[in-house]
Amino acid sequence: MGEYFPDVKPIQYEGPDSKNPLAFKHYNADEEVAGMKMRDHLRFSVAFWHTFKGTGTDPFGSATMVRPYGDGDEMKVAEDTLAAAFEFFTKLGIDFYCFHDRDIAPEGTDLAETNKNLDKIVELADKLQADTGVKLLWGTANLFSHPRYMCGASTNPDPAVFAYAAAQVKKAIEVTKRLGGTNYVFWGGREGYETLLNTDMGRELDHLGRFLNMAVDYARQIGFDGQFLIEPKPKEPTKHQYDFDAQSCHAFLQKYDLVPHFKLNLESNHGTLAGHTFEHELTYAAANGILGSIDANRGDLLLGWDTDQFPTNIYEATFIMYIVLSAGGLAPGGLNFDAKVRRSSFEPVDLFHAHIGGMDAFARGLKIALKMRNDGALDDFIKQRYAGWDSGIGKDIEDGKASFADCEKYILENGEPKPVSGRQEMLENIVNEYIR
Ligand code: XUL
Ligand code: CO
Repeated sequence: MGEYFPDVKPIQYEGPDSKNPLAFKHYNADEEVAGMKMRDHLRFSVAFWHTFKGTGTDPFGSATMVRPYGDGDEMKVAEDTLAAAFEFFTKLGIDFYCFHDRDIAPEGTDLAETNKNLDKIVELADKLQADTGVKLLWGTANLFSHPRYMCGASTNPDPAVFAYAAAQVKKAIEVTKRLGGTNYVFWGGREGYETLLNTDMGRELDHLGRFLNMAVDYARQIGFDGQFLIEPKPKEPTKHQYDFDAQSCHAFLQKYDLVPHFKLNLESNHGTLAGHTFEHELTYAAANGILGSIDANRGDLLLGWDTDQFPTNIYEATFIMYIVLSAGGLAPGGLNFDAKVRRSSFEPVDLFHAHIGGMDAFARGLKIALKMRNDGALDDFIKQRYAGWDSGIGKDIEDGKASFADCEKYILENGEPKPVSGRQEMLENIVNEYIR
């Protein structure tokens, strides 16, 4: 195993005046802000699949990215790729990574051989984690690439496919536990439908609920105490994904008694595909105590698909961090860059530029959000707007002490409610003053 990124030195913090593209201008990992190091507020993670397995293919063209860790048999490629990944993590100074089982090790001819391949690579990952201090934010199973999953995994009409997926997740939870992963993610993959003409939706949802309950049972049985996460996405690859958005996932979790075991891993681009802002998704989850972790990326609002671009929008990063801080922070979740460099950014150094940009954007977002919160720039206004609920008829309604008849009496005595401005434009102007 040699050096895979020989031209890149460890990325340093050089401050906002630096013109060095391979330096942080805002992310200063060990700087304390609001009593905590920036690295602990932000808990950045690299997504193994995009960063190390992405090749730049699209439906119209073949791979553009030739990496220095792609030669030899499949197991050698897997070992070299993992070594390159840890060199990358260390040079970038990032604390966490995430993977799917099939990102890090190839499938064998049967499940037994596949598991053996995975064990071998996991042993190496364990060693590299110990050597570098880089930790696993979450593990997951790829239940969508193999043709057996073309009609779904746990929602497949064939119980044998359900069983295969269960066996795969069993192993993936074991591996996540072994590597000290603090979360385990379920993204729906192909859990959805293409047409209702061939779909028993009620039965498929019951099977998905059963599957997740079986996963919880197994995790408790082996002593995995990490956080389970569901990652909502409304469409793609299927026409309709059952984990459509935060609110529909919440209803699903409630129906199948999963709320005590699950939170959400929210992804920016998935939120916008569902027709929401990402702030909406985060706010819904935070308001219901199910904000778990974030897949940080960005879509292109002019396109209707999951472009998974690196997040660079300071305004968005600010609101994400504002909601995260209000919710009490991200841990044990993190900010995972589920993002890929563009097809034409094919050189290894582009992977560094991409992550540096994302990390700097969130570092700025963190600092701006902290200032906005400290000044009470929005909070005070919102508190005041709802102050009527803290006493009188408002409090009685909230406390369940007022009836419709009490409301009628109140209006007859007090007359027409006095209109109050929502001051949207004033608030938008205030926010702009913070984002400089
Ligand atoms: C797919 C997606 C996944 C999950 C993990 O859109 O976001 O990569 O994050 O399976
Ligand atoms: Co994701």
